[in-house]
Amino acid sequence: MTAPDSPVSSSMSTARSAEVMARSRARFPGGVNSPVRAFRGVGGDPIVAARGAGARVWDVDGNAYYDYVLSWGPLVLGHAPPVVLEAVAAAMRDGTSFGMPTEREVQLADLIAARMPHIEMVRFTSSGTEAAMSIARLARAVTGREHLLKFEGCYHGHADSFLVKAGSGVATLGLPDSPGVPEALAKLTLTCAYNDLEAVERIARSVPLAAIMLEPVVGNGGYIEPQPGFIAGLRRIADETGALLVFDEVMTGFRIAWGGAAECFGVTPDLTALGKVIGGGLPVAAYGGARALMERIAPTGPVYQAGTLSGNPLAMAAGIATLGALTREVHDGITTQTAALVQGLRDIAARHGVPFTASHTGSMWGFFFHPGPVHTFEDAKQSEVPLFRRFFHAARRRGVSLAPSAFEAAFMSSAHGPAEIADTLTRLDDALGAAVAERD
Ligand code: HOZ
Repeated sequence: MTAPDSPVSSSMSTARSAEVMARSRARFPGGVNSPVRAFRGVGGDPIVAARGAGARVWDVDGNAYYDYVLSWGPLVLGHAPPVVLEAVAAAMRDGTSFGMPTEREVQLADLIAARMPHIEMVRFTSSGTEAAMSIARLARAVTGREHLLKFEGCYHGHADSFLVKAGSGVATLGLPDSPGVPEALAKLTLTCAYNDLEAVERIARSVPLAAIMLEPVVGNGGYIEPQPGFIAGLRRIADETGALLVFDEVMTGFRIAWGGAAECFGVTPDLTALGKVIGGGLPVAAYGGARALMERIAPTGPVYQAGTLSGNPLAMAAGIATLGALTREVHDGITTQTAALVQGLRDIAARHGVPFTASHTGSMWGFFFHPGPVHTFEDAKQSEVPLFRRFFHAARRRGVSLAPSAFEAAFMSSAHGPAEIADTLTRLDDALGAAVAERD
């Protein structure tokens, strides 16, 4: 077994992974159940996961990796944290699903509202796509307007209204806007560059917008931070033009700050989409906001949205345990570790003389092989993607799992302590050396 604490290896066995992927390709498009897992952005076969514990994930060949993908964000406490496992096991003994209200739903909603007080009412869904899709419907119903404004490289799930200049797998695969989305609907989704407040102002003053929707820190076009004043500017423009301001916090929620983007940037959205961390690794997402808006949802209002497994008790238990364990102190500890990793990466890149920019907000982080600054998805696309691919594979061979795309953010967990960070940096130093040597 190649464990992170064993010597660096460049010849790991992947025979069993290859065999599972061969079977998967016969059953699933591209061998996967979500495109971002297919490694199309970097080439080669995906890591086929067998198990995880703390900061590490093991593949079916027994190779271990320090994991900075963390199931694409949810695992803020690391893999298989006992507090979550025990909560889920206890909930499971009482039954796996009821299709009836349960107390756990209220408990999780209370935990969310305690951290994000603008979320007075919540509706749980099973995926971020459902949450974003429902927000679009609600915003259109509330404002009586049809157009949405989103930002190039931002990803709000795969509902028809949002597959326009979308980030994540769409950007990684370089796909044009998806076939199958009716043109009539796609036309209602306007886009402009992230951080371009002038463009937002121009659009919002010429087209009545139902909503301006954004990732408060972009994670799906690579990691891109909002420029000072950008989010406050969006709030002002939304207020002046009658649009709702929507934060898609599926990625950022309970990662960029204990209280999310509102706490981080001092700007309150009208509606918020949540996911990932609130489910602690089980399928949960949510949308919420002020009571007056949320009561427009059925059954108190006419805007219909529903789900058999929404508020599933096992998923609620995982979310309650995760948010319960994610105290301010724990959050701040993860942030400190993230800062150490990011600074270590900057130092490594400087030593190797490669163009590099890296940053983090809380426990969400990312880097580009680009001298920076990266303010837009267009900037991100100018990064040295071939070097990223080499670095990704060199890191993988050395037991570090990074997102398999130059256009995805990375994450950190409370299980990544100083020893894991230091060991990761040693491995990444070696990996970057190898990637640069291959490049030259
Ligand atoms: N939103 C995540 C990537 N940016 C992962 C979800 C997916 O599988 O697409």
